[in-house]
Amino acid sequence: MTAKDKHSSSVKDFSKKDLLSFYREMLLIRRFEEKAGQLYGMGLIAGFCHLYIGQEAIACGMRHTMKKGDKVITTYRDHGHMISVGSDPKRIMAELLGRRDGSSKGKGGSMHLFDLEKHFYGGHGIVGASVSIGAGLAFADKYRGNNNVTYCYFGDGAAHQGQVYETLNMAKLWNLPVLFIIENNHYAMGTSQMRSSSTNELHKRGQGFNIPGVKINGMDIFEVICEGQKCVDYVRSGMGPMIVEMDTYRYRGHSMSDPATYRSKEELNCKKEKDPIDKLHAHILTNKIAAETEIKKIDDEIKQQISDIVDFAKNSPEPDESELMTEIYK
Ligand SMILES: Cc1ncc(C[n+]2csc(CCOP(=O)(O)OP(=O)(O)O)c2C)c(N)n1
Ligand SMILES: [Mg+2]
Repeated sequence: MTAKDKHSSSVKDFSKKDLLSFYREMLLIRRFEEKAGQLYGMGLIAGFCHLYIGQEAIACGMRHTMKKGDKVITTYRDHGHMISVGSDPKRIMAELLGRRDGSSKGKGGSMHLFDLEKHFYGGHGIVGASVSIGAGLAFADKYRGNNNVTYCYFGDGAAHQGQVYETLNMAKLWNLPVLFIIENNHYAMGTSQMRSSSTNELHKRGQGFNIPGVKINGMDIFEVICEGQKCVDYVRSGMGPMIVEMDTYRYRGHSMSDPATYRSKEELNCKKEKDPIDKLHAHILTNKIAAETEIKKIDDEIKQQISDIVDFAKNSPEPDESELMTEIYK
C-alpha cells in the first residue's frame, strides 16, 4: 500500500504482507514485554518497569501513518513505542538490564529510552511532561517548515494535568503540527478513570481551545491505522493540533510492584476477549489470508528473536565506573 492510498484506506486495502507484518510487529512487543516481566522477577531489571501489554495496536498501528522525520514522544510506558519506530530491541533490552550496549548506555533504564536517529524523543517519567515537550518538538518542525508531525502520547491520568491545558492552548494558538494521542487504558496507577474523571470523553478535552478530537478503538489495529491516518492528514495539512483518544486497556499492573487488585478478574477477562493480537490472528485465519502454519512460523521466529535479544542484553557488560559522572546535568 502506498502512502497516497492510505488517505482513504479501509481494511480491504491491506495486503497479506501488510497483515502478517502487523501481526509480527505486535507480537514482538507482546513477547518482549512478557520477557521483560520475567527478567524483572529474576532480579535482572532494577527500578521501575511499566509494561505495554494490551496496548500494542496503538504504537504499531500509528507507526503505519508516519512519514520520514515524524517524531514520537511518550511516557515511561515506552518499550513498545521505541520498538515500533524501528529501534533495535536488543539495545532496548540491554538498557532495561542497565548494560553498556543499552540505548542510553545503561544509564537511563526502562523509563528513559531515547533514539535520536529514529526521532524517538523518550521515555518521560514526569506525568504530563511528554505533552509540553512534544509541543516544543512540533514548534521546531513548524519553524523549519518541514511538514513533519509530532506524535505525542500520554495517558488518561496525564490528561487531567495542568501543563497539558497550557500546552493545548499554545499548540492551537500557533497551530502546531502535533497529534495528541491519549492512550486511555482506564487506569492511572490504581485509580479508575470512573473515580477521577469528570467526563469519560477525553477526546473532547480540546473543545475549549478549538482543538478537534476523535475516539478510536485502540484494540483494533485496522481502526487505529485507518482512522489514525485521517487525524495525521489533518495535522499535516497545517490545520493545527488534534486529539485522538485511543480506547485501550493494560493487562498487567501499573508497574511491576502493582498486583492490580483494584479491578476484578471479570473486567480483565472481558477486555482480554478483545485482544488486538488474537483478533488479528482470527481475522487472518477466518478470511483465509494465511494458513495456521504460516502464522506459527512467525510465532517461532519471534521466539528465537526474543531469545537472541536476551542473550545480547545479558552478555553486554555493565557500564564502566568512568561513566558515572558523564552525561548528567549538574
Ligand atoms: C507529575 C507527576 N505526578 C505523579 C507521578 C506519579 N505517577 C506515575 S504514573 C502515574 C499515573 C499516570 O497514569 P496514566 O496517565 O493513565 O498513564 P498509564 O500509566 O496508564 O499509562 C502517576 C500519578 C509522576 N510520575 N509525575
Ligand atoms: Mg492510564
